[in-house]
Amino acid sequence: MVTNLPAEAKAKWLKVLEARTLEEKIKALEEFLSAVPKHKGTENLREWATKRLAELRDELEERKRKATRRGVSFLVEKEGAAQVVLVGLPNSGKSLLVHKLTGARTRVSEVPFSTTFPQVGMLRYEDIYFQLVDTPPVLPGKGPYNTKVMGLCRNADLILLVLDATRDVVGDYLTLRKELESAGILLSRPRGRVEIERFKTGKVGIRVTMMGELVNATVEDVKKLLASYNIYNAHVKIMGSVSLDDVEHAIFGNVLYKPSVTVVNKIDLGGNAVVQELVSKAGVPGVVVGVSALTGEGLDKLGELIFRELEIIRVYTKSPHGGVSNKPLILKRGATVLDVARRVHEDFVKNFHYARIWGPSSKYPGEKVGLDHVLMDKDVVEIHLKD
Ligand SMILES: Nc1nc2c(ncn2[C@@H]2O[C@H](COP(=O)(O)OP(=O)(O)OP(=O)(O)O)[C@@H](O)[C@H]2O)c(=O)[nH]1
Ligand SMILES: [Mg+2]
Repeated sequence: MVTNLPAEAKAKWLKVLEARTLEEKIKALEEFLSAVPKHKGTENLREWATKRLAELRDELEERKRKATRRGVSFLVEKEGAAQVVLVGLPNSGKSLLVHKLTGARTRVSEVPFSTTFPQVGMLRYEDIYFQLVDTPPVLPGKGPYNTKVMGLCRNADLILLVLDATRDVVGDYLTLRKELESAGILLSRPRGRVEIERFKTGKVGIRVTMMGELVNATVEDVKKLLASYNIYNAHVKIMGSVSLDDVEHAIFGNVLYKPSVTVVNKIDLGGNAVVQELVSKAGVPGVVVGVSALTGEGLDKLGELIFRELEIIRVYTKSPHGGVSNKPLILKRGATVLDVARRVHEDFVKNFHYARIWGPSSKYPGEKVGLDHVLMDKDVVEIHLKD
């Protein structure tokens, strides 16, 4: 655990948080790292910060490359309803999967490391598309592309882990999960969540909103911890069950949860038994599915599984006199009419009168509801404004 950093290191972390440009951030992170003492207790933090530094340096390089239009880019702009990044060891079949699922012309070969830069394709699911990103392979520890692929994962909406059924599926899964974890990317949903919003101006003090519970700690402890990082003005939200360690993680912003789907590929060679083995032995958090990119077996299920794990809904807007839009808004499960109004236009929130709903969340077609009405997948929303 990272607690008990010297005051100097804590003060330097604030500089990282306050850095405005990428260059400033890199410099501040370098200075922070050199102020962190080397011992067992700081090992994870140092590993994480070192990786983060490598990613930021990569990003800087990437921006320069983009500006001069030289070389290939690892920045993949999002398109479609969600970005899904494939991650796997060499030869697991990532490129063939992306090709089969989207038609994109990826490089497929029995030679490992045939993919050297990200390639995208669009996977259709009903009336929406997911952007699939084929990536170079990851190796345990120090693969040549690990940092770049972790950078892609950090940005992804969902991670698709690709395993090879002919190999040690459980071992490979744990390898991938370890790589992700050491880059601060968690696949298991944490028991709680902490959000810290810092205020640079004004004296609001530390405001703690409890939407969950603190485990073995008090609000005073949270305030003391923040103060030790020279954070005196902030709004802290505690959701679910949260420990003081979680609060510290939130100060660092170093844990990021990502939903995932795990694919055991090449089941034409391996058989379905390995899927069961993975579920029972590795404690995989998301869904596991056996597929064959070669024969196409199981591929038709992927769109729906991705949709489900993303926990998103599609909502169609309708104007009071017009038809229903055929392009849905993509919202998080639990979204309300307020979220729709916000997406359409700020004025829609200000001048909101009522909404009518058709679809799964309505008691009857055209039900009249307010801003706090919780929507469901495939709802149609018609917003009426005050005159
Ligand atoms: N039998 C069988 N072979 C497959 C399957 N999927 C991929 N392959 C083969 O496995 C080899 C590697 O496939 P790729 O798609 O290039 O693998 P990759 O994960 O992109 O590899 P890297 O780019 O090196 O990371 C190729 O020879 C594919 O034809 C499958 O489902 N069944
Ligand atoms: Mg490939």
